Amino acid sequence: KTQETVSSSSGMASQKIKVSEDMAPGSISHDESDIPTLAFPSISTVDFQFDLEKASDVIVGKVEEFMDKLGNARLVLVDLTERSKILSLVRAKAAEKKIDSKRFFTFIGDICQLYTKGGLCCNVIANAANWRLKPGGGGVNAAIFNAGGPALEAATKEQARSLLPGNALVVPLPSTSPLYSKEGVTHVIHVLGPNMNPRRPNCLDNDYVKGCKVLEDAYSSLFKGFLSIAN
Ligand code: AR6
Repeated sequence: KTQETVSSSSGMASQKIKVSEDMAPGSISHDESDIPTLAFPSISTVDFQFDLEKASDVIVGKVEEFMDKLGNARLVLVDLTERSKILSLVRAKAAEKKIDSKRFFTFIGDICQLYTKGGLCCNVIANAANWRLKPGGGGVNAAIFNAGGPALEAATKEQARSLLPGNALVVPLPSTSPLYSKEGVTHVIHVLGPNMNPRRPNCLDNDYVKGCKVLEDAYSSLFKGFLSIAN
């Protein structure tokens, strides 16, 4: 069947979505929704105050490392606005390293509404969590627990009560969660990154040797967790 390509409504010109001729405008073909896709926020770079240049090096380095393990799966770095500095840095560094932009790209939007608002199908989303795996606290953690509802909270508690820095926890989402029913998200992966904010637990006091190692471990655990459910 012939297919045309249209730009997504997210404002990211580089991201294209396949639409069949006989589909309603704006709807997405099965090809698109069948591709295992992990959407993830930049771990530790806002509330946890991790340096953006260093974080972007870690993200691009880890993506590069996992590229040949991905098969047809995709990784998408998400942030809320087009002014996002971390997205610009990562885009530039990924282009420099000639990373396949079909397998890894950036996307602007709320990670909780990627399908309904952005037309992007992501079956897995990552959360920049806190060590107690608790809702609230602001940032992407509050947004994801809000959108996931009590079903996400209960499913998370079933898996674990806490997380150590550098680790990720894969949580299968019950179909009663609105994130599942509306957005098509089947799993949330909670990730705990390194913290450089003195007002938060386990502050690393600007020790970026340790910090970069913990951030690398965090992305490794995240991508391994994703691959364990994608393939
Ligand atoms: N959709 C997409 N990206 C988002 C969204 C959203 N709805 N909300 C925020 N971001 P942060 P951290 C981006 O501060 O630095 C929490 O309170 C944001 O612009 O959420 O790892 C937890 O409970 C940034 O690029 O996480 C922890 O205590 C990225 O998500 C602590 O903050 C991460 O920013 C974790 O801090």
